[in-house]
Amino acid sequence: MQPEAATPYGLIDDAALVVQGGRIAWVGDRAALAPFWSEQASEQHDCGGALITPGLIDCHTHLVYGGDRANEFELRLNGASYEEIARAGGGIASTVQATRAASEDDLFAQSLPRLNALMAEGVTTLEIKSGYGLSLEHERKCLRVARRLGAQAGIAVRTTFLGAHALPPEFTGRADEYIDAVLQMLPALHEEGLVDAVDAFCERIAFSTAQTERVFTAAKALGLPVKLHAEQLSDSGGAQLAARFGALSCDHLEWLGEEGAKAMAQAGTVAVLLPGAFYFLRETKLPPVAMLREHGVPMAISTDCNPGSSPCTSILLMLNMACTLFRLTPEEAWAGVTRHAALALGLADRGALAQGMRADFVLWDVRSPAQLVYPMGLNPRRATVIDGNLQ
Ligand code: DI6
Ligand code: FE
Repeated sequence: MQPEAATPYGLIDDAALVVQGGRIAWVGDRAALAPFWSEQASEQHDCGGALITPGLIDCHTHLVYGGDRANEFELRLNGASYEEIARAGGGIASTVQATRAASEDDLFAQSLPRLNALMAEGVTTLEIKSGYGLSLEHERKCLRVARRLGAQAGIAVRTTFLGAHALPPEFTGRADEYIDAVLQMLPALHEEGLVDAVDAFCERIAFSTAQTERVFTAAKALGLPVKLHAEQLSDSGGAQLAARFGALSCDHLEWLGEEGAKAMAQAGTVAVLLPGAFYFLRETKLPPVAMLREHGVPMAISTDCNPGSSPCTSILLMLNMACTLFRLTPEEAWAGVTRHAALALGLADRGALAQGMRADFVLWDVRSPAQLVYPMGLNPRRATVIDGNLQ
């Protein structure tokens, strides 16, 4: 698949792909391949009719956390309300507790199976947010685990500092003071090379736009790009705020209004849609996909892998749900896990099979991209290449 080609998905029927030094050196019609590429190639592979796509990019995950919330899920289905569970120490607070209690090695071991599940479906780059530590020590631990996961699995991991995710119990009733603490964590973690971007949860149950603005101002002062969990449960104006800061992405967006969409379009901010959270929370308000299309806002799709609202480790299922639940076309969904997901991470060197791009790609035992969007549960991946290396 190639970007901006005349055919749907930029598909080439009988293609050749040349990899050199971890980059795509040439891609196109096999008939047009210059002979010297074959003559000087150290290895040649006949892919036997496989479909080759760019490596998939999961641009919004909270994959590093301790414990799980299966118990809470069960309690809720037996009639307990979210508030009752929260009062009994459940909800986000229980994940924060389990994450803080875990050692770095323990957290690594708990998170690795989730990473493996994503990679088994062809993910070659993923973003991992902190946000279940909520103190310098524990946020650092989460970000270090994220970096270690990437190094050990040989996958590109982008880390995002989400200190402003929830109010930790020791700051109950003192949200502004907690933001002061977040503003002290950020430069320390950045100095340790643990932060690629900064995110916040801007919502009436989390942090206000004024508090979010303080976090963004600090991020910008350090030269770090920002992203925002915005308009998930209400239209709080987060998208406009994020756009003012040139945010890479605004994520969730079920309640996004037209002003927010316009602001995002102008700022080049990507809309990251999260069908797993919509499904798992049994939401009924759909993100305004037609409006995003109309204003030309690029749409990305991601798992939102987290224990509370989207315990999902299947990017292929998200491709399917982006179409069934959000009515994206399969072609839009594919752009959502490839080139638009790359944009949402500020990465210009991946997300498409084109000359000069990183050699991240997947071979699938199917004939067409729609055959990967349509099933629920089938995984016809044959092989993955990351940075030119066969996994
Ligand atoms: N959006 C969500 O839906 C959650 N976090 C966020 O930023 C939920 C996280 C959790 O419940 O653990
Ligand atoms: Fe999230």
